[in-house]
Amino acid sequence: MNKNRRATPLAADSEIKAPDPTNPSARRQFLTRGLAATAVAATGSSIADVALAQTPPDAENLPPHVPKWMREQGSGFLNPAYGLPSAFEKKVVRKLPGQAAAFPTASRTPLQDLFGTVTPNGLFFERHHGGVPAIDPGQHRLMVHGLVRQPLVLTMKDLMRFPSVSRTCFIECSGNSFGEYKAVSKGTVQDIHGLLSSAEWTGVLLSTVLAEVGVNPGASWLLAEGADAAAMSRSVPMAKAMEDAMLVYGQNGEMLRPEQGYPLRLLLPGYEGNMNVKWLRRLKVGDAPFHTREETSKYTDLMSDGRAAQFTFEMDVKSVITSPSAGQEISERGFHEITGLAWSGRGKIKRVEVSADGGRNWREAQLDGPVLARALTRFRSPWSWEGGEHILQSRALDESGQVQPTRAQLVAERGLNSSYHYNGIQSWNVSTTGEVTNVHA
Ligand SMILES: Nc1nc2c(c(=O)[nH]1)N[C@H]1C(S)=C(S)[C@@H](COP(=O)(O)O)O[C@H]1N2
Ligand SMILES: [Mo]
Repeated sequence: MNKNRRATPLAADSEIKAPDPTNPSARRQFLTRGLAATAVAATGSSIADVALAQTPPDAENLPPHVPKWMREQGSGFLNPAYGLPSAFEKKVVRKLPGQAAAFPTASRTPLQDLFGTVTPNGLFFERHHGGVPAIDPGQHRLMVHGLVRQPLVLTMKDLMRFPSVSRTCFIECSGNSFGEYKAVSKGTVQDIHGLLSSAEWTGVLLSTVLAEVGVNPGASWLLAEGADAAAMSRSVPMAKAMEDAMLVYGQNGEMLRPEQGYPLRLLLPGYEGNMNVKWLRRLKVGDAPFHTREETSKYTDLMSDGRAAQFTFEMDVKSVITSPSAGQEISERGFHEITGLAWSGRGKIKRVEVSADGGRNWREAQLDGPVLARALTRFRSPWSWEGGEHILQSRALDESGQVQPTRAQLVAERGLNSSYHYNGIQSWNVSTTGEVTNVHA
């Protein structure tokens, strides 16, 4: 399968009607509808207000009055041992699949409710094949063996004595968005694309540990095995192990969450989620791939001619608009920021373009820096909605030259047998009433 899709020429700036943010008089226009915006807070229906509006405001708390929370002493320390989000943010949660399975296997990140590129640890998506093991780090061991000079059994203490590194990168399940191959998925951006999260990971480079055990000449693959009931096992090419693979114990500044592999996880930046083995207990060095269950019966890509591509490691370039997105409603005419996330397993995002007319015209979006390789990149584009029907799309280009394909291009190339590695352009339809829904354009 050709993973380097032909680069379609990227159009120059286009026709999306938007205030020019460099023009100071235009900038003031964001707020000229300020009074209307205040009214919206009362009905709670605009995009920004969806999460915020809880109860109709009490006039006594609005200007020019002094609100009641200023007229009394605040509470003591709310959660001094470990802080929690505001009680008004209860709707921002991970979500299990609609049909609750007897044993649910995945929860999804609320991409529509998050800012910037950080996924708070409690909202990181989860995918477990055998449940979450309860591992006492004092009893956890990592065995490194096979084609090595000195096999070792390492404790967590041993691992934490090695020189450490921190690196920000995303993890995406290769089954993310898979429903889009075959049908128009219902639900929100969380339901459709929420098997995607990001963290700053801390640990030791795998190359450091491999140098310690001494890899024999001819060694070209590693087997990584998890300590869960699924004994999740995958083969990893030695080149990736030496390039940037990490054994991580830290996630956004604290120890890994149990769901993310506490106390030790293999991190393969940019590779499909499944290969990032959680609860890592064993690394075996070999001279050929191990052909485990997860890389033969699962996580292969069945093509239209009936053959299956094996070892599809890197996640392809992809982007999605998180606001406005399905399930949201635009209630106010005028300025709205179109914003979303772009990422690629092959390196940095180079460019993101946004269309408000189903892909006829494209306009370059602004990227929030620093743009990091194999990490989420936030894009933004100013837009003005005047009550018309629109199809909003984003498409990303990465530094390897790969361009995000349309769904039609992706299906033409791969057929409909595949369910992994879906990276087609997402289309959100905005109706004349401001309702946003998923469509295939
Ligand atoms: N040991 C083990 N590692 C595992 C899994 C598992 O079930 N067991 N699931 C894999 C899959 S399919 C994905 S997508 C990612 C999910 O990582 P997360 O749960 O931290 O989001 O972990 C991978 N690593
Ligand atoms: Mo996955």
